[in-house]
Amino acid sequence: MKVVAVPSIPSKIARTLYSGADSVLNSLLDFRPELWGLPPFQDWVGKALPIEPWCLGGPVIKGFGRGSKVLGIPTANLPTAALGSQLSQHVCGIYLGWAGLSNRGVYKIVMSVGWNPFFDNAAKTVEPWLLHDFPDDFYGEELRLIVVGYIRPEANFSSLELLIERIHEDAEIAKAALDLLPFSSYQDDKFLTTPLAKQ
Ligand code: ADP
Ligand code: RBF
Ligand code: MG
Repeated sequence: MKVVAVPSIPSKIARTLYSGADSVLNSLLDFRPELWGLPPFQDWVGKALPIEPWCLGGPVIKGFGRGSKVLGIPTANLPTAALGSQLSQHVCGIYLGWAGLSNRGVYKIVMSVGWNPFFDNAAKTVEPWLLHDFPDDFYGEELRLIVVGYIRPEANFSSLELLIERIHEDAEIAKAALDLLPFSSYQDDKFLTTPLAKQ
């Protein structure tokens, strides 16, 4: 019998505890039956897996000051304290979805959720990259996100260049998948554009 472990405890500890398993996964989202001689799941759309949509929002705040400067990839950070248990309920990984910015419009996003192993952050954050060129920044503006699909687990990389290359691949996957159903339908969701008071 083959054993795939999906521990509910932090992966650093789990790796040693489950060394007897044939594979240790971060979540069941990463299970690929075809690697074990089983028929593949049929629910992937493009290179992304539809998930129960996750709505979150808040004012854009300062992040680690790294996105644009170190990676050339800006990520609009949200205050995580206000998200409460939402954040702990979601599996770390790379996701795709839609963003609404008050007074600007609706945009495709690719987003990292987690501890960013490459930088070994002390906090779990959400880091959406809006796939659009903005002429200026938008700190303080209300940002709404609907996260609709999963792409891959968070990973570590042996160099910054490899991390950047992978994030650009994620962006291409997100751009293509978000044109397909069911992902495309969420761009019209009222949550993205409804002012706070009217919700
Ligand atoms: P920080 O560490 O403060 O989050 P970043 O270098 O990650 O700084 O840049 C993010 C900021 O850049 C956002 O808060 C936003 O104001 C601005 N910005 C400009 N273009 C984009 C974009 N395409 N996606 C996300 N943020 C963007
Ligand atoms: N950081 C990691 O350490 N590992 C990753 O696999 C990873 N993937 C990312 C994917 C996307 C689409 C984005 C936008 C960011 C990703 N990052 C990852 C996070 C990146 O390290 C983060 O945006 C910077 O640390 C800026 O705060
Ligand atoms: Mg950022």
